Amino acid sequence: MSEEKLDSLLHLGTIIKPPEEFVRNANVKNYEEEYKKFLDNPEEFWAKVADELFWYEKWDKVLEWNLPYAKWFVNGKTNITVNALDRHVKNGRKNKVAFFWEDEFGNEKVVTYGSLYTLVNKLANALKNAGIKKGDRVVIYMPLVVEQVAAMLACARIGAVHSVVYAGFSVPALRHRIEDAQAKMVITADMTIRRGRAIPLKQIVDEAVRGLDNVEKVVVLRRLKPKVDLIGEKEIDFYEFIKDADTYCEPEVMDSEDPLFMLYTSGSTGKPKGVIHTTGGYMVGTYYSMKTVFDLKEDDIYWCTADPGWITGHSYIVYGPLVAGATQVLAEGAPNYPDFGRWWSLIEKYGVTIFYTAPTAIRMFMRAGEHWPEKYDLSSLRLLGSVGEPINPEAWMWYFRVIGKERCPIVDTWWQTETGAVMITTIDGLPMKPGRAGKPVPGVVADVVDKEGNPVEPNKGGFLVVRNPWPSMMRTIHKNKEKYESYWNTIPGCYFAGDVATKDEDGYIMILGRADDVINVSGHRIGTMEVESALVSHPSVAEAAVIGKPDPVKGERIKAFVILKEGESPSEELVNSLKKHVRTELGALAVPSEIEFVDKLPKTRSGKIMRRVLKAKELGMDPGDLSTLED
Ligand code: 6R9
Repeated sequence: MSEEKLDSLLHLGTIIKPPEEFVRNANVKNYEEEYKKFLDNPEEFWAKVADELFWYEKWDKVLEWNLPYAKWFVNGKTNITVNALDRHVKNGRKNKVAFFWEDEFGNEKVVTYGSLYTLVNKLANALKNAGIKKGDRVVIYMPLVVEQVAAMLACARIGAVHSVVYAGFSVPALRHRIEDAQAKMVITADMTIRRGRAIPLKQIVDEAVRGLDNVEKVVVLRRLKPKVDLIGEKEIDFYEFIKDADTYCEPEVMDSEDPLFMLYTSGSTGKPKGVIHTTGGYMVGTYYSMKTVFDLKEDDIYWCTADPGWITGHSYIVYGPLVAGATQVLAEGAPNYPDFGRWWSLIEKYGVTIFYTAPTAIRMFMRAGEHWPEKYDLSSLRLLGSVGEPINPEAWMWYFRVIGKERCPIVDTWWQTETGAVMITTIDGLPMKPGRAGKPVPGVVADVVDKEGNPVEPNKGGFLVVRNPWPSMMRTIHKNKEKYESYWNTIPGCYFAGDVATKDEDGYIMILGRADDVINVSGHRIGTMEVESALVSHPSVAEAAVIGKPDPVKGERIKAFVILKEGESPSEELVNSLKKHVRTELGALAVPSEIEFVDKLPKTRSGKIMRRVLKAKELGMDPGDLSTLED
């Protein structure tokens, strides 16, 4: 057994008590008590949370549940931006900092709730003036700048449904999302910054919208000097666009169940699916977790290192923290540029108290060495978070010791694009077990079960499910009801998350990975079929199969098996050409790190590629039942 593996097993038995001082001051001090409050009366529990927020009209009923369709805060009327902005501006937080933003060059911007409010209102009016109405879709393809957050909020202000596309996606991936959503507008920027370089974005948009009649306007945030050219009638400069707009935009009165946004995520099919979230429940769910899971208080400086292009950014940069009135750090660029001290220097500089990041980043810093964080004063930190993939016990211990100085609890938060908010973690005084995410947060009934939905024995592997509806759950999949329903009918009566997990005697859940054909590379979901279809669209490729292989930093990396067309022969050049092709089709995240040319792929008699056989062979494991293998 490798030393690393041994270390991992040893740490799995570790139990760490949360620091007493933390528990004494926590917003919720006792998990069991809070959870019991929920179990005793779920509707009352959620109504109390919702009551802390502003509603034009209160709901008639907390929940209407017709499995698998839920309505939360039925007939309640609100607008999430009134809770994220107006409420604070009117209640003494006008000059409170919403964002400390900076890029890799040290350019800084301090944005108060008051100035964010004005920016959002102006942009909302500009959208209206351009003919965007409630229910229209707007695609946002922007770097990590305050204008990106403002664009999301401006849509929400007028009831337009935003679909944010991470600025690392390439032309066809962006085009698919614009077309599938029939977006009327795209908001973008000239470039994003990564490792000291400007990476162009607008060219990608220009190509992606070519010939798409649904797109009426492209709004471009121009950061470079001299300014990039705008082409044609459709394109307009961001600040030109909002220049003459009024500074107040009456918020659209939104029904609790009106859609707030859609966000595409990868599954086991060739095309990503548009997950739809609605207004009231999502608002209440993300707000509640901000206060409990992240223990947010008035004076905290909170930093979530995600990008709004992912669900983590939607829920824990934009909606949750702003509704809760947080002060945040927002940093554009790479975590290790100009050096491995960047993040730690920002924690020192801004006095960050709550820090939320991904295991892949922690492992990268672990490799770079403790001397990097040691150069900086990290004593402001009081709580650490992790998300996106399982955090291995060694990385957990390193994070706890080197970054948190054994003073800060770690919340390893399990959740998904589909769940909208954190579902499983270790909160409110619960002892921590490195490597195990923990217990369902109050409001969630989670379990590990077999195919029929029966709980498996402690420490046995099974499927992770949720047994009840919760406010921030997705409401449907865009234009794909069947897909939505499949989440709730794969295992009878339960929400099937697509993950495999175990649960120990104390009810702590450990997530082992995906049960489906989704690869988790650096915390990002990538569908095997998406990569395979990108590969087979290359002129030299006849067939392709893709698997995930364990990677010490990224969690998993992509390996592709490729059958070439007649007359083509393997070469280094061809490998590079295939990688480039995938980058162009999908984006850098999806590029395989390994490509192997083969003559044959294992298939079922019905012609489906058996990826698990490839994977088992690759990892030297038992391939399991081979009775359906063709030959
Ligand atoms: C929030 C987010 C969801 C998938 C999920 C699971 C994996 C997320 C995790 C975790 C173990 C954690 N995942 N958090 N696995 N421990 N704390 O990441 O959403 O991009 O939709 O990914 O990520 O496999 O099913 P999303």
